[in-house]
Amino acid sequence: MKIAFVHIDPSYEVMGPFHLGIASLIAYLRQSGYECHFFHLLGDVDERDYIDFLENADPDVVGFSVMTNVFPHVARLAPLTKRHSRALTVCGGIHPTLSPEQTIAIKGIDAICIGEGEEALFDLCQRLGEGKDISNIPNLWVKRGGKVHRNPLRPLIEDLDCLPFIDREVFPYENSFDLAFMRRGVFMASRGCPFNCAYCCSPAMKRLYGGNRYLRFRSVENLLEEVEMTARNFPQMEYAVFHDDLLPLKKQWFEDFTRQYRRRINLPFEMNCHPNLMDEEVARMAKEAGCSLVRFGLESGSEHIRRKVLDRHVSTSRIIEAFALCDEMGIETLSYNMIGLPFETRPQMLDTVKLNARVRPKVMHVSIFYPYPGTKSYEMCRREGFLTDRQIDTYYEDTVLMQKDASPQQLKAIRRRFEFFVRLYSRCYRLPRFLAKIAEKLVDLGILAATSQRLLKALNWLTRRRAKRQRDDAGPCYTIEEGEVKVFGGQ
Ligand code: B12
Repeated sequence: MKIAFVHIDPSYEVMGPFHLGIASLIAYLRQSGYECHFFHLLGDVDERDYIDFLENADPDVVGFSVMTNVFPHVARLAPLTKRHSRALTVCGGIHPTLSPEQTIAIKGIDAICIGEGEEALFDLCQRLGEGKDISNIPNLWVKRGGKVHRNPLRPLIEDLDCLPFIDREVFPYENSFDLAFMRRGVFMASRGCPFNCAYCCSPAMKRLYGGNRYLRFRSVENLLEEVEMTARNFPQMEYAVFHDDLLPLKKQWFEDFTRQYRRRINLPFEMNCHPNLMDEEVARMAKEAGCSLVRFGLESGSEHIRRKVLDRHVSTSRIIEAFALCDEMGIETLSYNMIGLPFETRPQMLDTVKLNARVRPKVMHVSIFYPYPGTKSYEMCRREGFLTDRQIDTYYEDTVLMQKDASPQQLKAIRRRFEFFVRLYSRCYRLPRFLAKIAEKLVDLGILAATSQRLLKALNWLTRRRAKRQRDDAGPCYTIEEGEVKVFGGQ
């Protein structure tokens, strides 16, 4: 029985990030002797390469791991997979889990996995190998005989220590963006998050499992054994990144982890943290253990937007304190920020810019809000009529919403100049308080004027006119389109 996993990463050209979910599935299947293959479709998703991979691997099962941003690509590749292989195709990951009907409806997809895939995929491979009925496997929805068999969810994997360490061979970790380019080890100690932020998928996952204990942590021993083994196997690993939503969530666990990590690993590490969780003790333990960077979800500088739109109940003073604590400890920080949020006005976007100017993170991660299916924010956008059918590969450059408070052009203009605007306000805040206030107001007016719809429209018109004049001045040019010579430009 051969299983081929396919991961699509349109936003990466040469090497893509390591996928912990797929690596966990591969490890789980390989420990039972199943042969696994992996194909990373990067950049423009060249179908020819993919067909060659299918024909060489000749798999029994093809598994796609699907985030919403790559769903359109899977919808294109699924029928192609059926044309060029005899494999059963199955989709898993966050998108099929939160949009199962849309995903099972894809032509060329035989089954989808909702939630955790280790046990479900193992059962599928076993049944296929024994020629048994596959239509009643918990967590799987299976198309059989013109019918969709929607099976119930199985319980979550209670003890994550029972899972084998994720596989770093079949998914070529050595050539991944994380190790080959960033020289970092990626790990996860837990699954789940107790917070209920409206834009995140986590609350929807918790709702899916009802009262089941969704948040689970591995034991410190189990985690550090994996980190030690990875550092041994990949000596080029210079630091570790824990992708957990919130590594310091459980203080006792974190105390145990930090104490042992320093002694046994002694490499810098990075982690995510919620500002409400950062206090002197956590900052000190992290620093002493070698934490070099903490990533905070700042998200919006407007307290109203955070509380009323994002269900993110953290005060501005608490955010400032969390960053300051890291500064005092000499730990660098990264802020996650979003603009183009539902009902967000440009002055509120400037609140996000200003808060970054106050907390001075080393890195600012700025994305344009994307309404992920299954989230409360998605429902809000659907209800308010903000949704459009636009599709984008990455939420760094464009929006899929149409709102009256800020147009896509204005959003892109603010996104493009976000870091520059932060520097402008940082300069203001270095002035004596009285002058700083005046300077801040002047910068507010300047930015709001520079990103006004009228001015952006005028700038757009000028840019288009200049481009046309350059084309005309360049004289006639020729292209060969569908075998025909086309002439354009020139007088
Ligand atoms: C680590 C992580 C990353 C890492 C690594 C990417 C990766 N996927 O591993 C990095 C930093 C690169 C990343 C980037 C992005 N991320 Co991210 N990321 C996460 C995070 C924090 C953990 C995911 C994880 O590893 N979970 C643990 C593993 C074990 O679980 P899993 O991946 O879900 O896999 C299990 C099941 O889903 C299932 N399964 C998964 N695939 C398959 C396939 C088959 C065939 C089967 C049967 C089962 C199956 O079985 C697995 C094992 O149980 C999640 C938040 C979260 N807590 O889940 C966000 C999350 C997945 N990311 C998200 C997003 C949006 C992104 C970006 C698109 C952001 C951007 N625009 O750039 C990029 C996309 C880059 C890309 N590669 O496509 C969203 C996805 C929302 C959505 N509906 O698509 C999430 C859910 C965050 C959120 N809060 O909403 N991310």
